[in-house]
Amino acid sequence: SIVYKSKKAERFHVKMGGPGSGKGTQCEKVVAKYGYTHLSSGDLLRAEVASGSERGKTLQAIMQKGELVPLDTVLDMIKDAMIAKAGVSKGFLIDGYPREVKQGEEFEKKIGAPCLLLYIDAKGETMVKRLMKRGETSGRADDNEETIKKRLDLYYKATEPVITFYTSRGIVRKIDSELPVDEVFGHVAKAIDDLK
Ligand code: B4P
Repeated sequence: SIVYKSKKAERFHVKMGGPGSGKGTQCEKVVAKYGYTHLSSGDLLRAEVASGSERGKTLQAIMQKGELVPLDTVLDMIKDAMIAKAGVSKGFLIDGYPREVKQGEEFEKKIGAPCLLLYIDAKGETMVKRLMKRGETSGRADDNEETIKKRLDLYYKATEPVITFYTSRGIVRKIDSELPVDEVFGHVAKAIDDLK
């Protein structure tokens, strides 16, 4: 497909971290500085929900419970979004995917291997505090105490093993996200610059 053939599109950066760790926040800053194409699995799913489609209704119910949506759904969305940008992208920043080892394996089969995994790391209590604060204004159906707890449990169970999986490849850079946003970004930028 177009994605595999485009030289530029072969550069994939993956951004991972727990809910509320600051991954979406850092992605915005990476895009502003490096011009990469930012694809957030959560944003793509929320756009489908906002469209009011039948599929969106099913997704909304899953996300409201803090569970993971089916693998094929989210991978197809990412792939379609990549194909749409393949000709013009300087590189892709994939945010919030893979959420489980199987997602990582399928991404590599269907799309390609990432060159850097930025692991945005914050303590559980910090993540809860940030999401509760965001919940005051975000209007997000999953930013409430009960769902946040479920999202965090799932993160430790399903997503942390992904970090172990990629650590063995030597592409993981762990970033301390307890610091203020701009300081966190300083470390993120260094990890990206070290790649060049
Ligand atoms: P996501 O959209 O990925 O949501 P998230 O984990 O909450 O992270 P987000 O990027 O939005 O927030 P951030 O930490 O930057 O996922 C939502 C749901 O979609 C999932 O539960 C799941 O159901 C579904 N889903 C998504 N991807 C999927 C996949 N691959 N497979 C299956 N299902 C999937 O920021 C949080 C808050 O912290 C913000 O208010 C921010 O201002 C604040 N903050 C950030 N950095 C800070 C700092 N350094 N200091 C102080 N505050 C900070």
